[in-house]
Amino acid sequence: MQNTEDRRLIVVSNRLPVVVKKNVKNRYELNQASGGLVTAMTPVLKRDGGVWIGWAGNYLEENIDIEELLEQEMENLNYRYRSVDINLNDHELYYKGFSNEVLWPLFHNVSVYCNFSANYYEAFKKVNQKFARTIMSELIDNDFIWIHDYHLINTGKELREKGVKNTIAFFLHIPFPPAETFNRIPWRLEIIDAMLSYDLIGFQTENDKKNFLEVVASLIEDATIDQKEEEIATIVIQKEEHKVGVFPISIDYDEFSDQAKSEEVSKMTEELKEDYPGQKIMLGIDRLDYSKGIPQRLKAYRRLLEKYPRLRTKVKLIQVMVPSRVDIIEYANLKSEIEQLVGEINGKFSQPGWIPIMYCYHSLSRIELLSYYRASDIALVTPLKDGMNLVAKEYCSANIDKDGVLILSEFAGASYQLKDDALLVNPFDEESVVDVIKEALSMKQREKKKRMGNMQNIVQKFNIYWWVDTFLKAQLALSVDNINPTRTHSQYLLRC
Ligand code: GDG
Repeated sequence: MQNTEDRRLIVVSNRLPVVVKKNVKNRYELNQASGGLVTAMTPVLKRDGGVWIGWAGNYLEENIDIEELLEQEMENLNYRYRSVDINLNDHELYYKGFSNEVLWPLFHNVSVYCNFSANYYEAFKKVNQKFARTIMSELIDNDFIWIHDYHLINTGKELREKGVKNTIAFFLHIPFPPAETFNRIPWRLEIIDAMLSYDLIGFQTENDKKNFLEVVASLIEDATIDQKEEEIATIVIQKEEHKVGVFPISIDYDEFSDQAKSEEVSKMTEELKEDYPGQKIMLGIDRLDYSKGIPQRLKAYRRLLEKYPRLRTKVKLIQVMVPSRVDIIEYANLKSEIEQLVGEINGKFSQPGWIPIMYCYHSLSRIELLSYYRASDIALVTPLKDGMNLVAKEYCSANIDKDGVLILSEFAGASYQLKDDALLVNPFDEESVVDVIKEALSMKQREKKKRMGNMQNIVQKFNIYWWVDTFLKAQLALSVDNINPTRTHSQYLLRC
């Protein structure tokens, strides 16, 4: 893995990898958070040291001494955690409001769900300023600052306005929309200007990069863009350079695969299969989110059972849905819609000894998750739009017997890397999804092995360490001129 040479790494994300929680004795403690970012950044910080800055949860109102809790947590670490003090009200408006009711739907191309409230935008700016101030209180001369995801788009600009000259990079975990969609946001000039405060901007796919460059070309008067597909692009504005690259995020393949081979997972996999004798298991695992295409998937399954009555009792759909953002009205409505569909399908097709859908509305432990992956004959990863989708990659890594088939939406970032061996579908086209499920159900063992083996090779090669390494190399390669000691980022000339 490439290191950051003599530069200290500062990782910034909405949440820290440790979060304040009340334990059974009603005392506060820090719990370890999980997820792709934690998996990606922890080994780098362990190796090189550095600082991780983010929100540690709601501690201000509860009068908790967060510093003390963090100190205990950091005792045996060679890197530091630093929490950003944000009160619950501001966090709600910035996180639930601007991040998840404006940027999330807009960037996933469903702008009808956007709530363009000026209050949200004000809170977004205020919280991003707090992040910037916290970063500055930690900063030393040569630090490299790596900011993650849409919640913190403005943080770089806040740092530049306060005179920070360090190299600052940004990675967007979600898609970047086409210009026609992006331009609907009332603060489009401010948002694009904020993204151009970074020296390096990373996206998941070539398409996201292309969309971003088109928006820049249309909104910034004097931007010159030098781009070639599959290479880092350069935007020059008023002699300042910004690099734009594609870095598809991944997983720790070996860790997933080794754990999937463990005795515990093997035993649970067998038990799961025994629960559904003579049935092909199809699996959907998603956070509750309208971008994941869960109702569309259920409707395709309903159609499959209507069109091919002989498949009844021979297939089983396991749909796991992890609760998320239920205090946002669209998410609450979506949950009702999904549960109604599950009830309707189970009501219509169930027979003694067979229920078409096993539905879980809770999250699984890692062991359970891996066992579900291993036991499934088909993974249905059919989002309407997704930055990458790690479930697709995790399914491959856990498919020890190479007998699973991945049905993957062409609108998931993962499809760019896995398109040759996954069965690609357009999740909006119900009939074609039905046909592809039928194809997967009758696929020959040899073909399954070949396709799965190819996908495993790709995910293993381009794993999470490759991702971090490639990103860090790209920032090290920023030209010396680009690390501009006079950099101020006064607003660029924007087209109206
Ligand atoms: C964003 C972007 C991008 C799910 N259910 C359980 C569980 N999970 C874990 C999976 C996977 C993660 O959650 C979901 O990751 P995704 O990539 O699918 O989706 P988002 O949460 O929307 O993440 C996305 C990602 O950022 C990274 O850049 O790929 O496009 O939207 O790791 O395993 N984990 C456990 N139990 C569950 O029930 N333990």
